[in-house]
Amino acid sequence: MSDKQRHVHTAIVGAGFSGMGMAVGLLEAGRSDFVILERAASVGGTWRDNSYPNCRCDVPSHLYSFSFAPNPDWPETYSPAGEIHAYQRRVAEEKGLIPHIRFGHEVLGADWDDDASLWRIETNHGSWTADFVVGAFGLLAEPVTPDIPGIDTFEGTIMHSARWDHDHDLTGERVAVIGTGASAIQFVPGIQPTVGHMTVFQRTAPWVLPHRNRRITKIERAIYRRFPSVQRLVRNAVYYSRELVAAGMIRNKGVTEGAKKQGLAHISKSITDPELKAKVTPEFAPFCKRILLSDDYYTALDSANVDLNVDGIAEIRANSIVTRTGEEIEVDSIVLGTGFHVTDSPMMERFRNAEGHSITDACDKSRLGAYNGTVIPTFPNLFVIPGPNTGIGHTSLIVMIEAQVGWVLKLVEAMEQRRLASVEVKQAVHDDWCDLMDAKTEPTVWNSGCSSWYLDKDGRNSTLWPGLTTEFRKRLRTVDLTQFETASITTVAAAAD
Ligand code: N01
Repeated sequence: MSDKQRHVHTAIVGAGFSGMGMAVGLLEAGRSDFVILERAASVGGTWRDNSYPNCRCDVPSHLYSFSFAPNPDWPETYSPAGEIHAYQRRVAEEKGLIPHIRFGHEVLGADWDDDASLWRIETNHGSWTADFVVGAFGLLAEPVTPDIPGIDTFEGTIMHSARWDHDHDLTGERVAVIGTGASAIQFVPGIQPTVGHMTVFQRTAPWVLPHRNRRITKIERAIYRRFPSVQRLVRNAVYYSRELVAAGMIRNKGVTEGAKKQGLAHISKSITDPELKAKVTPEFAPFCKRILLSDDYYTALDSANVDLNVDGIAEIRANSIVTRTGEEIEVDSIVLGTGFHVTDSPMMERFRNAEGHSITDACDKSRLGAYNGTVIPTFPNLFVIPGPNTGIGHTSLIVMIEAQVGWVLKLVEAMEQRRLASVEVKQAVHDDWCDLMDAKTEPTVWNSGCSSWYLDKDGRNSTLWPGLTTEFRKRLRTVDLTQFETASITTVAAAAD
């Protein structure tokens, strides 16, 4: 495709798992008139960006991969980030996605033109128009820099876990780590042996359970290569066992008690210092925040060169961090494990409807949500994958992504059969959907009183799908055009004349 031809049927924003999944879906449906606008120089999204030491997926690889692209050669049951990124690059090559991708193209803004019934997209390399846009910009793409007084005055190296500075050697340094979430519990043991001293600043003690990772033997791999159905069986076994665990989370009983016992035993076994044991013991129900898996986090904390500080940070100075108790701790580098802008992604500011309102503005007026996790009122022909309430705490996000891709393809096909130029989900449908999300979240463990990135500024769960993924997939098997305001091709053409 020549870049002079700047109109496409579909523009996909982002080449992570969602953008790639959508692109493969389009190609398999015989639709090649699309472009993927990717701001970075490679596919991969979060698995490209998170290259910190020890980064590894906490969902088994047989499930954390596309259903249409099984990989019999996963070396471990839970893959390191580098393996997942290599898999993504291979799939992009093998499925013919590369010619469709414009690397280094950052979407700066996208405006819906109601008269022409298309999206006008501005990138740092010029403009595009598209009949449809798929916002595949990711839930965990925009790192949070915490708003700590003085953080801008720090004179040493400061880096976020998702923007690891591999040119900076932490060996022998005094390092501060801020945050104890899924990323920190991986990179803390990754850097502990080499740093001089590390102070880990913990605001909330997380639940950490043993990791069940193991190497996949050569024989297993040979079997998967020779008999793909065996690998499919393993994938299904992992999938359904995780659905069972989710059933417990949804009812907020059973699994949380079991996890609590395991978590407390893990602390007991891994840590000798009673004061440290008390500091790391969580005070909320397991699974309320994402459960974390690690065999070496607690032992790293218990090492002679590590302190766990729970006093809270008052300010950051040129070469130190001052706690709320007034203690000043000198450090050479700070590593932020402070998470991502999930419910307040800056990308939501960049998509504007016909009235010029961003997704953030529109959601502020009603509630942050998307019907079927994908479509938002007043934003015609825009599909967000993964969208609000499609995040997942117990299984593979790729399951949700594939369900959304399938639904979008069915919707576009239904539009073509009815000769529709645009579809826009009705406000009442959106409101009912948000009511459903609230009602389904109410009895779950995610609503049991902790603060987490699943909750938005209004305290609502607008991130997680509060149910079984089997239910989500079933809902997205069919398309009901009565849920949408529609404009026909002839009406749009007449308006344009
Ligand atoms: O981020 P987080 P993450 N002062 O938001 C603390 C996925 N992931 O990058 O709990 C002090 O979970 C904050 O404290 P608190 C996975 O879905 C997956 O670790 O809010 N502390 C918390 O401890 C995961 O859930 C994998 O009190 C501050 C931490 O920073 C998601 O990414 C690996 C602070 C943020 O934790 C995000 O994980 C890695 C402040 N001002 C990530 N602000 C795997 O598959 C925040 N914190 C294994």
